[in-house]
Amino acid sequence: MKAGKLKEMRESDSGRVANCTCAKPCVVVRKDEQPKVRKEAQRLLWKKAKSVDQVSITRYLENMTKAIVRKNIGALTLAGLLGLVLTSIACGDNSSNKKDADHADTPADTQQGGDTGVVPDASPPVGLDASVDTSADVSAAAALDASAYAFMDASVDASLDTSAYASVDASVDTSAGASVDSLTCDPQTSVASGALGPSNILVMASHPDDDIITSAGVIARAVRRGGQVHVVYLTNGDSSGIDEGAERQNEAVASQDVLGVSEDNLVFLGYPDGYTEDLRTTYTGPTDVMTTLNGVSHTYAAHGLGRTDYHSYAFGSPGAYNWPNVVGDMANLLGTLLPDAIFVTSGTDGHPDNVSAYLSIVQALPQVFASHPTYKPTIYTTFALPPDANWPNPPDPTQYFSPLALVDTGLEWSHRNSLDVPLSMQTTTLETNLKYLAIGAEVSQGGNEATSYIGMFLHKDEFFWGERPADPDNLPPVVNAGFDQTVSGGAFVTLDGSGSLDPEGAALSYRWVQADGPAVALCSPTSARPTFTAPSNLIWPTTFAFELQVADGLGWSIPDAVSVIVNPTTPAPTNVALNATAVASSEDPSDGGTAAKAIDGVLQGYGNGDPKYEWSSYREGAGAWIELSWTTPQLVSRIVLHDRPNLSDQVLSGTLLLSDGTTIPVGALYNDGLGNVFDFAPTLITKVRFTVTSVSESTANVGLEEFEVYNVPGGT
Ligand SMILES: [Ca+2]
Ligand SMILES: [Ca+2]
Ligand SMILES: [Ca+2]
Repeated sequence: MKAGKLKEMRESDSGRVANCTCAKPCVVVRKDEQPKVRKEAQRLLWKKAKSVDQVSITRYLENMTKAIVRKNIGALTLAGLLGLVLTSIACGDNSSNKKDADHADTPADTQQGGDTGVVPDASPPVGLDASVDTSADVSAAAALDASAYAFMDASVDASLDTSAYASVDASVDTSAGASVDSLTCDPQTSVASGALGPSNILVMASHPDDDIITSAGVIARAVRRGGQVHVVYLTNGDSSGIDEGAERQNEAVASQDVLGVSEDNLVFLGYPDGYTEDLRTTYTGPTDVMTTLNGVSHTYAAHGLGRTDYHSYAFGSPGAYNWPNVVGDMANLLGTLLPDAIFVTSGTDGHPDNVSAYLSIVQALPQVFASHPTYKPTIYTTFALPPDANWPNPPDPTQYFSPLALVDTGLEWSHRNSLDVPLSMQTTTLETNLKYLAIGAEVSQGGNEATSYIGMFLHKDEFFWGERPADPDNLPPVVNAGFDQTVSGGAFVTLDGSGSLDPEGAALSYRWVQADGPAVALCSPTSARPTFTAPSNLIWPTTFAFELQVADGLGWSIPDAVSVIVNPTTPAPTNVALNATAVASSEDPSDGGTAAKAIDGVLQGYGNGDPKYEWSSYREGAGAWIELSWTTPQLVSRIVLHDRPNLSDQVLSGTLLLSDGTTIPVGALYNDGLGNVFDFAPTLITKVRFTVTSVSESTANVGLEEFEVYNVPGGT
């Protein structure tokens, strides 16, 4: 029967090229190929299903962008509030507290009196989502009003102090609780340290883009903690032709580059998109060979590890299209990499290729276990095409995915690990949102046009169910680091990991580390509810992020993350540039683009509103400069530069020179004038000069929409 099938394919191959005159690959369908035509029709239907509700998504993203990106000081403040991670990374000031190579971080270290009784349900109560969302909105709304945000603590705290937090009152700032608990904490012996694992992860995608939409946050966090990350693509995404397969390999490289994963860590298996179900059901013999409508019968790729398909890389020649080769490739790869955690679509996913991705792993692992008996990976499964027509929700990086219908999957929504994506993927400023940018690199699939199915995967979390193929009767614990909080400087803060659970009811161990923000002393970092005191000397709203892992005695979970935004208790910094005098190397008289327009407090210019509100040099590029001066010294700590909002003129690099001699390098400014933030230690100045050192090729008159300089409140 297999031989007959093979013969059939060969015959159809020869028939396929007859009378073919079109430029694109075309097909003459023979009668004996009709089952394959049905498959093709199913694939096309599925592609169509991927483009649901495009209008509403487009409108949503447009509105979100319009509301946030510009127009007033609020854009800056919100960008500052939500973009703190980016700023901090740029300043290189936030990682030193996180890792301590000497710290032995073993499960035994953390076997202390945590919660051992009934574990609360990990699923967020329905009502709780609303309260948390409200607090987020309050933060954002308050931030939009620059004068209000420093005094918004009361309203923000009130919004957080709902019934959801009633059981953990201390988390929302009570001075009474603070004094008692602070005394019992010995920060010297309880400061969290040591990077969380897993240190070696593998993400398997059936097509380029499934890795990004399901696991971009997991990947970015692993990259950040210095872990080893490999991404494996079962197919090249070539269902519409090998040209598309080539394009999608390029896109995979580009999107993983956004996340910091090198091309050498991408592995293209090169099996055929849309045919893997045929491989595992029909081409099951080691000598079987399937030929696709593309006319291809073996693995191929031009990117990733070795810049070729994995079979060629590992065995010296391509692998024929059959299922034993798929499983053999995966066994060889897994045996080489031995990843601690494997992320892949569920065996109950709605797309047959996604099911194949899962099956290739579980069928390969017995071979790996045979040669590596101590190897005990955890598999985390998720959905790229779930069996739920009303899913996913419209994109929103501040909202968790809503519950998914899980009929016939054997999975429970409350047993998923809901993993917060990094803060850099939660920002509503899409130009800087790392997941939005990574999805955007998948151009052929809709990308950041945000009109596609894949655009809807922009959410606050990613979710996975754990399983242990080496210990199938003992599921991994489900981690839950609790909900984000917004507090005032000086507040006593309690993190809450008590929503974590073990499916078998095992007692949990906990370990927390700080992942972002200025270092704080975290008390009891191996308990369900560690605490810290929010710094009271902050100038700007500052985000402190923490990660939690839990263990059930057999192993640690993947980390979940939680954020605490701390608002300063001092008055808001003000833009003292408004009181400065501005001079520039030249001024374009045509639209009144004088230097003074860079400090008029109006974010408008050519290409966005009225051109008379921006500074434009007169036909200058590199070498142009603008200088602000004050008659009395100003204590300042932040500068924000807005490029001219038109997309022709753009600063690519420059230097800020403060009057005390400090220089601050400036990279490319956001071309549309979004505003780039530069933070530095409080400095007393009477002048600051910005000199442009390079510009884009299309620049005719470099300039600035606005040049903002923020003081330190109370400073003199
Ligand atoms: Ca367990
Ligand atoms: Ca202006
Ligand atoms: Ca520009």
